[in-house]
Amino acid sequence: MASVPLVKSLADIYPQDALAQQSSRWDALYARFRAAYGGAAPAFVARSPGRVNIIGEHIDYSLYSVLPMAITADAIIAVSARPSSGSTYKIRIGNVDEAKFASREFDLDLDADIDIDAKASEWTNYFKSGLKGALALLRQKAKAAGVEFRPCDMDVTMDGTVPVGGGLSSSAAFVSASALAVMTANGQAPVDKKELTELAIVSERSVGVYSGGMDQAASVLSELGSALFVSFSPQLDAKPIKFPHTSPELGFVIAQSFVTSTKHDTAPTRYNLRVVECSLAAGYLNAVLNPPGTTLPLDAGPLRTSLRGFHDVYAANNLAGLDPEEQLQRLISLTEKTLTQEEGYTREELAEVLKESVVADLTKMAAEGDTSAAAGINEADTVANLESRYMSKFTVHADRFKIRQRALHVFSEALRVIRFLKLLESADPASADVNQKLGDLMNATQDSCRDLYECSSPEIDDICRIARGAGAYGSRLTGAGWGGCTVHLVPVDKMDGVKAALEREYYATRALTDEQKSQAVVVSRPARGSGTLVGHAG
Ligand code: NG1
Ligand code: MG
Repeated sequence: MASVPLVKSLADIYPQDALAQQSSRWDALYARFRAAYGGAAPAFVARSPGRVNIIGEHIDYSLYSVLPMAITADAIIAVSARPSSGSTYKIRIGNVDEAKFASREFDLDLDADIDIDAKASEWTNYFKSGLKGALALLRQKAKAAGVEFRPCDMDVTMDGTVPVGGGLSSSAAFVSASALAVMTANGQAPVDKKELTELAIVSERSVGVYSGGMDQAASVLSELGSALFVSFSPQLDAKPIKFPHTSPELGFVIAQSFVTSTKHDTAPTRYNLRVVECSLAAGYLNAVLNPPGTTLPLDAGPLRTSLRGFHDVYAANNLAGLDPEEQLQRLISLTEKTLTQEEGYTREELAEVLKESVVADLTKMAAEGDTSAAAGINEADTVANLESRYMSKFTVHADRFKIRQRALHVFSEALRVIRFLKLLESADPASADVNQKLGDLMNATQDSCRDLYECSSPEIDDICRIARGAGAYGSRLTGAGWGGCTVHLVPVDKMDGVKAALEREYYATRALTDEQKSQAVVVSRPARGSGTLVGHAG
């Protein structure tokens, strides 16, 4: 993968019809920067966009491929840097929306790790997590090269247009742009795209969410005019995918539900719990289906959490050699036969089946230097062992773990992504039913998210029903869910109709501000990934 591009003008980033508005927004960023930091213009601006996921929901952290695309809304961070002195380096950070996001100053110890209070809802945490990750990488590189590294002082002003908590990944846009800003400020430009993506993925976990890598990959690696097929296994890879010119021509509509689900507060019962449930499902399948004592890799590079992944189940199950569609179909039937409890599994029930593998895993983790794993082994207490193996990195709250439903969602969703991609790659523009087939897959995703993964919401279900009724081929939630945003595959001649129906039947029934009304529905075009811009005139 190449390096993050140096972008010369706003016209290289934004569509023509958005230029005037973007240009005044960038002027405002520059004006705010000058006002905050003594009048000089910033040295550069790091930019990274939000994303919409077309298909492949809640499977990135199980390392299955996904198909998102970058959107025009983005995070932009104006920066100037100077060498630091003494025993600290200083970061001053502000936001164009000062009323909502108060300015801060951090005086940080040169060698100390950056402290991020994941429990606090603090906007600068996202910058700090990019900073933490970027500095860790820079230190590691300096060490390998045998040179000294000293972080620089930075003055930073940021502006974001990706709605917060809205499913379009404002967080990944902010973290990726922050990491890019820190790398660039510390003399690392040009920044390698793959390095930046992996760094942003790992960084974002320091705000307390066990996230996969889809958002950061889409934000950094997307190319103008294309969606992005992202794979995580055996390593991070991405390929741009153009949509075929079918008849009628297709477009994507993004519609907000205005139900915000901030991951920060809900992670223990929603997002992180799902990550843990998937790992438990994989561990359970592995324990039952693979011969005892099968040794499996615990970790596959930076994208992998240290939890058990579904790919481990393949290893000794004669699945490894099959083609991916067949693998997934086999996994679906194995899951149906093996994980029979619809009502979910208690910790005791899981511990009983998993006890040997849990002790083996903890022993192996301890041998690899994980001190908390070593402390967690207690031969007599299988539930405590299970908890320290699967639930100690992030807090989760649950009495029962619905591992059957979660696994069935993951495998069927991974299968839908493969089928969607095949349709796109083989689509005969003259064949009228390609559009509906693509839409059917998106609709099946929505059903699976609602029924098996339980990450939809009544509002999202309503929006999907209304949009389909007005002519969308496919409608579903996008992003983590539980509110947030929806995405719709719509023939261009029905776009206005879909928009009008949503306004009439959904938005008119809610108390919304004028700003919300104006942002409720947007037609999304595949936008450009991260870039650094020098010399905007504003
Ligand atoms: P959102 O909530 O839209 O940022 C999250 C995860 C993704 C992915 C999706 C569900 C983060 C940063 N992102 O997206 O990795 O798992 O949910 O497909 O947590
Ligand atoms: Mg996010």
